[in-house]
Amino acid sequence: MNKNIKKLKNIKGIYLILDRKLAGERSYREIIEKTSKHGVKIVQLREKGITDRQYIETAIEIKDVCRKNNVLFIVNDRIDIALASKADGVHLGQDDMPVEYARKILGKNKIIGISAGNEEELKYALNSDVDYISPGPVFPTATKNDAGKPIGIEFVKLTLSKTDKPVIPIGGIDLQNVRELSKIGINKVAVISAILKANNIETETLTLYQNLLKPFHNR
Ligand code: TZP
Ligand code: MG
Repeated sequence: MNKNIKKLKNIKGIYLILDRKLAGERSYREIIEKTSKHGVKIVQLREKGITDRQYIETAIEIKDVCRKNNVLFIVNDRIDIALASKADGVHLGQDDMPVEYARKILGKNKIIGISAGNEEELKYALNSDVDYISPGPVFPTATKNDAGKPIGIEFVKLTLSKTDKPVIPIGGIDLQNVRELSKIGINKVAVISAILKANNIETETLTLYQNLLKPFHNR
């Protein structure tokens, strides 16, 4: 097992995806500083509709904030921006650069994660040199317009049954339904709105984290 997979396997907690619209008045820095104290272990920068220059500047700043707060830093889609900002890795969708090429450019030290929204995509993910797989959207979500049909818990179970790599479900995960995921052995979840829509992002993060990792007493 490679060192990135081992590193991710040891991480239990929240993978927070930043979203400019949902961040509202709060700066990314504030969000990372506050949530990393309460269970956010990985942060993804996911920008749409800003210039490359702004994207790079933001990435460099956020990488620094992540490093200082002991959080892994992942860039969505953009391999060039991940490299320029010295991010820990990239997250790729199935319409982004194929993993084989991304791996050639990034080398073995960077983390590559991939989404899987149906069985065909899962097959591709399973046969690719990725460090984690994100099945989703697990539940209905209003955050991503083209997220596709919810795949449900069964698909997450299927993913778990087919790989030893880290599985980080995404899509519509909230403080309540996260228990369904923790029940099947999930210890990392990717979220946007569950945290960013909250009035108090610190208590919301902590509750999500506790609900994710709380043991089941009646098994
Ligand atoms: N990919 C699949 S669902 C999704 C992404 C980026 C959106 C997740 O956002 P939320 O608010 O946690 O449902
Ligand atoms: Mg993408």
